[in-house]
Amino acid sequence: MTGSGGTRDLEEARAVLAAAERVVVLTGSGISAEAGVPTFRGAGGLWRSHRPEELATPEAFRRDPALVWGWYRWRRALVGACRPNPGHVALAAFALGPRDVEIVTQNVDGLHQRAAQDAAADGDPAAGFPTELHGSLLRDRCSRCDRRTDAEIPPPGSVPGPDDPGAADQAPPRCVSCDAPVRPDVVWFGEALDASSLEHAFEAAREADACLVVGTSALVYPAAGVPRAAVAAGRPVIEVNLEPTPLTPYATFSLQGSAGTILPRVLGG
Ligand code: BV8
Ligand code: ZN
Repeated sequence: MTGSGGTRDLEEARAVLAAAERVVVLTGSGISAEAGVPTFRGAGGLWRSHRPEELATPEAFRRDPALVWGWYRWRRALVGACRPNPGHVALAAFALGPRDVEIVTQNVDGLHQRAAQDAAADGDPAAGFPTELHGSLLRDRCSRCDRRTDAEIPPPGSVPGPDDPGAADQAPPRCVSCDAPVRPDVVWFGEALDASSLEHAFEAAREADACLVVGTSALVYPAAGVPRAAVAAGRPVIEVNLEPTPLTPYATFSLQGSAGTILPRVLGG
């Protein structure tokens, strides 16, 4: 039975989370929307004018490395100009609190880490750092030898988007060790996720007392399978989203609204 998302449901969901010792949290691009990072499938989404398979696949990178590299540079400049929003802040404070909170994210924008570092101030932010199932926009990886380096984050607005007229595609740099093209350290469609990260996420979902799912269309697998593991284990699932998703029928509470508004209230911030 899913709650309608009204105040009573929010209060009940808040009580479930307050009583939980172990909480697993799955986030998607919706949690970053209010920070200014476009979602993937929403209006004005990152992929609106480009089909995902056109850009976020190894085939696309092989076919047109400069177009794909230009898209990621544009996204890096975009994310570099963004700050964690109240949703990230409330979740970081919750994760740095007394409970065992495992944040599992599909996002590659690094905003959970920044929120945890801000919240921890001089303390240890590690408890607020997420498992990044789809990698990170902030790292590069060699397409041949896997050598990883921090990515260069271009100044805001300095990189034309793939749709901008006359966007000059820029060929990716070459690896200093083996001279192969460098790629963003993210998981593309058709690529396997890191097995240990994935197992860690599923184990956290099976062991948690409650599962919180924020800002994901619940369409991309295997990440979308994480809350399903919590459902299968009979754990309460609390979904925060602007609209229903394929997960909604399985959620104990479906709180309809924006992450930046709901998370501070449901996490007792
Ligand atoms: C794999 C990194 C196998 C790159 C990403 C058919 C059926 C089932 C599965 C498949 C299938 N065909 C293919 C597959 C597999 C495929 C898949 O699931 N495809 C889907 C589209 C059907 N999966 C894969 O390919 C995965 N790999 O399966 O490998 C394998 C095994 C062994 C060996 C070899 C291979 C890899 C998937 C990872 C792809 N990489 N990103 C990059 O970022 O460039 S996925 C991409 O989608 C992002 O990571 C994103 O996070 C993710 C999910 O999207 P969402 O985060 O949910 O974002 P979206 O826009 O969709 O939704 C936003 C939501 O937020 C909405 O619901 C909206 O209402 C809400 N919202 C908006 N604003 C707010 C809000 N909510 C709250 N507050 C707000 N303010
Ligand atoms: Zn290399």
